[in-house]
Amino acid sequence: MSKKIVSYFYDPEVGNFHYGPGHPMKPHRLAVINSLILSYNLDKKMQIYRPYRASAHDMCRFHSDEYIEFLQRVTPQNIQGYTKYLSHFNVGDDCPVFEGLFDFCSMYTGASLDGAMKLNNKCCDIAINWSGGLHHAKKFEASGFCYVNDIVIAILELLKYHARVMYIDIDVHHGDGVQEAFYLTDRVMTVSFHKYGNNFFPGTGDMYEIGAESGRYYTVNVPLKEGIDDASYVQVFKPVIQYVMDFYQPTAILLQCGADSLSNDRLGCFSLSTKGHGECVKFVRDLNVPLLVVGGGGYTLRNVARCWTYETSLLVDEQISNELPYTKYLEYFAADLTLHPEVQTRQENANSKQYLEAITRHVYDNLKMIQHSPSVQMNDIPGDSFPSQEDAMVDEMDPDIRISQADEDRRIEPTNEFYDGDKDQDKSPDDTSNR
Ligand code: EL8
Ligand code: ZN
Repeated sequence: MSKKIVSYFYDPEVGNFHYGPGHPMKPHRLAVINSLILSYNLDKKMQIYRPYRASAHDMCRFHSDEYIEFLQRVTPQNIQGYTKYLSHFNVGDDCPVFEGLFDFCSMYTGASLDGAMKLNNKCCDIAINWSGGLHHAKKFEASGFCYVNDIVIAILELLKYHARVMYIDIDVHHGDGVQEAFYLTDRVMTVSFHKYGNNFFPGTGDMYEIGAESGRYYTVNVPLKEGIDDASYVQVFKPVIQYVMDFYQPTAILLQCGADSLSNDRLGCFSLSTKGHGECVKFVRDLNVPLLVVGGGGYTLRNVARCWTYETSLLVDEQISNELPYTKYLEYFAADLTLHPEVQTRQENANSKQYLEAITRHVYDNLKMIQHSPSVQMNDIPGDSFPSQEDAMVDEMDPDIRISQADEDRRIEPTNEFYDGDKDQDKSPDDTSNR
């Protein structure tokens, strides 16, 4: 199999935002991941882009005008004037107002949108945006550390050229915002693997949530119990994804790689290793379908960096050493300077083989129901002429926004233009980032 063309989107400012003291979500992790990717020289195997920054208009392709206008206006300095709006838009502890909030949303959303456009224009086979994947954000409100749902906006862009898009979510939390956005349509098949039960956030994602109206049977949920290990996770992931490929035949895939499903995550409860998490990414890579890969949760920073760096190496199909190379953030990995740490917390795997087989069977039985559904054309739609279609997803599809020359203008020179090529010099623009 020939190596795929991979585009990588990273804004050197995206790691400088801060949710606030004590908050588990740390955008600084993105600077650490990028530094590790550079230290492994994986940038030499990818097309590197400083990404497009999404406008309010782009965000309103999914979100309400009022919500986006609120995100544009509210700041830590004027928040007192917005008290009634804060609860209305669910902004507060989980989703705080912090310095540069809208710019942060513009960066991570623009990078996912840019990746979708590059895939649509066949500039690459795989697009990576580790700053994206904020899957809880709803049309009218923030949720679970997520403000703008970059995934929904990117999928809407993919739908301009693709008849059927599959969304896969391996975050430990249910991808509720994406599921909700496409619950009533057969144009997007959402597939989420997550912890479910005992009031685990967000509380949705039961196996009986299968979609509705035209979207009935086009939502797949795989509710899991705590402590799932690599073998059990792969035992359910591969058959379910293969079934969806066989029955739905998506022409594009968006994969959310939330790393809070790793063992020892600050908020998670699974026991996956970086290798097990990566096995899922490798499986999706080998489906040979245009692929947009985004980040998501992940709160033990050193392990998120290890996981997404390793998965970047899988996507460019390059073997990298288990011995971490020098990076200015090496002390984050102290004591264990390896890429693949041993899984310590051997939390009891509460997922029996029988339970996982029953879930897989249930998914299969539901997917069998769509093979008779004529509504989603199974023959591919020719490229550019694919009409945007009014449907339950959003009130209206946006007029086509194509950025061509600007795209090229934004393409930065090889990495040494960014970094002076000398890893020891702290020239990188992100050295001002907060930890
Ligand atoms: C925790 C919700 C889960 O801690 C969000 O759990 C999951 C997002 C995700 C937790 C916390 C939670 N929120 N989705 O990965 O894929 C239930 N919130 C929290 C917020 C602020 C904070 C500490 C915890 O810092 C503080 F404000 F306390 F300083
Ligand atoms: Zn999560």
